[in-house]
Order: sequence, then C-alpha cells, then structure tokens
Amino acid sequence: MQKSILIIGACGQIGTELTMALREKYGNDSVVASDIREGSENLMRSGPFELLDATNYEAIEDVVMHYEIAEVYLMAAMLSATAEKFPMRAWNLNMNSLFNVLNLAKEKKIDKIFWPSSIAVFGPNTPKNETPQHTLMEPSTVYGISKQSGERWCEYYFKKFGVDVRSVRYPGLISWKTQPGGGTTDYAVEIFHKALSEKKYTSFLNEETKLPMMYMDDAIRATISLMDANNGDLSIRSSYNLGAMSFTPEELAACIQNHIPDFEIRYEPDFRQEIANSWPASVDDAKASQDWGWAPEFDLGKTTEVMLRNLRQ
Ligand code: AKB
Repeated sequence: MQKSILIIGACGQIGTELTMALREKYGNDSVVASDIREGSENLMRSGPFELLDATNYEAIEDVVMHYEIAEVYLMAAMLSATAEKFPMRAWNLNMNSLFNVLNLAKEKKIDKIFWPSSIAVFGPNTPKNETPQHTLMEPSTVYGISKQSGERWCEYYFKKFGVDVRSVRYPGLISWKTQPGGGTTDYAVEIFHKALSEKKYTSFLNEETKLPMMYMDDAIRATISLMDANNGDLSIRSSYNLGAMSFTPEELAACIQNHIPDFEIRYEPDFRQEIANSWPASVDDAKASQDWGWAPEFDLGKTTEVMLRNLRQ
C-alpha cells in the first residue's frame, strides 16, 4: 500500500512547493496538505486538504487516524523577524506543534517526521565562516531559541523513544513560486520582484551582510533525500547543516545588474540587521554530504537567472 503523508503548514513558502513535489512523487491522493488557512489554487485542487491548527494535538491526531498517515512534515512555524514581535506566540506555535508530532510518533501513531531547523540556531559567538555541524550555539533570537530547543527535543525523542525524526538547518530560501513571510532572509526574494517591477530596491540589511542561502529546488530535493535515506546512515538526529551558496545584498544586486543594468539598490538597515549579524556567513555541511549524499545544484548565477526568467513570465 502507498504510504500516506501529512504536511502541516502546507500553504507557506516551503510547504507549498514541498506538497507539490511529494504529490508528484507519491501520487496526489497520498499527500494530505493542511494549514490554518487555504493555499494556492493549484495546491487546493491537486489533492486532499484539511484546515488544521498545528498547536491542536487532538485535531492532528484525527487527521492522522482518518487518512492513516505514516509520515508528517511539520512546516508550520513563526519565522525570525515576526517572532521578535510576538515572542510568546512564536514559542507556543514553534514548540507545541513539534511536541504534538513527536508525541504522535512516540505513541506509534506515525512512523516518521520531518521537522525543519534553521541557521538561526547559531548565535553571535558561533564561528561565522564554514560554521561546523557541532559548535558553540547561543542563539539570540526567539526563533533561534525555539529551533535550538526543538533540535534538542528531536534528538532526545530519538534516543529515548526511538522516534524517527529527521531535520535540516535551512538557510535563507529563494523561490519565485511562493513568497516568504516574516524572515530575515526575505530580502533575497523581495529584491527580484522589485527589480522587475520598479528597477530599484531598498534593502533592510546592509551591503556586506553575508548569509547562507539556497534555491528552493535544492531545499526540496534535500528534504526528500533526507526522508528517503536509510535510517542506519543518519548520524545526526538534531539537525543537519545544509549549505549551497553565500552572498551579500551587494553581490546579489550586482548579479541582478548583469540582467537588468539600470537596477539600483539602496540600504536602510532595520531591526533585522541585528538578527542577521548573529547568524553564520556560511556553513560546513560535510555531514549531510557523507551521510545522505547532499550536493547543491544552484549557485548565485543560476538562481538569479531562474528567478528573473520565471518572474518575468
Ligand atoms: C528566517 O529568515 O527567519 C528564515 C530562516 C533563515 O530560518 N528564512
């Protein structure tokens, strides 16, 4: 029998593309999308959808039982910039949703979990370049604290209860299909939209803020590869570092100018600058390569070309 998959937070930036990729791989009816709001027409029409609050254990359990769900991808979360404005709401959503799925797996109601962590688990005292898998982590944001705590709980549930939970530390994600919402790396998507519509963009991060970034296709491929990997090959049950490219707003603007020569960028750093300053410039993802063969396909040049080509259409 084909396994059934539930995606919680299916209408967000990653969830939307992940749902479509999993439907393509496993068949539309095998992949149940869920969120607290409805999503794009494509997502809503292509397979089953449930309105679901990720903090409501009973509601998730009902959906899991009804569809005989084997795997859950928990993509619902409040991102870094929004979480600074609503710390308690962020903590409640980011932690309780994770406990809900971890406990469902502990009770053997589901077999496997994917839960995303982030480069936000690192902090100002972490080595900035080629940040190691295992290193000093003192996150200084609400979102980072929730993700680091989540990683500790994932590893704990794996070791104590044998829960098969898998995770990657996503960098900033760039996609033309869905907009991000409430993150510090969002500038790297907004800039493409503004470059095409207005030929100018005001960046909320300064010109030299180097951050790890990834094109969405790579992120989706990484997520599905990790979930497909053999259990015994995985040496990390907190969360894997995952790298692809690193650039500053200035470098991204220069790359866009190769396609749109009169594009202009200005810098007006806001509260998100401090968040970005506490994060790595690049990460060492050797463990992900060794354990499950991770290798990125999109660099800055290819990402810029694909983004502009698709947004133009
Ligand atoms: C954010 O900026 O909050 C996210 C992330 C790096 O996890 N994109």
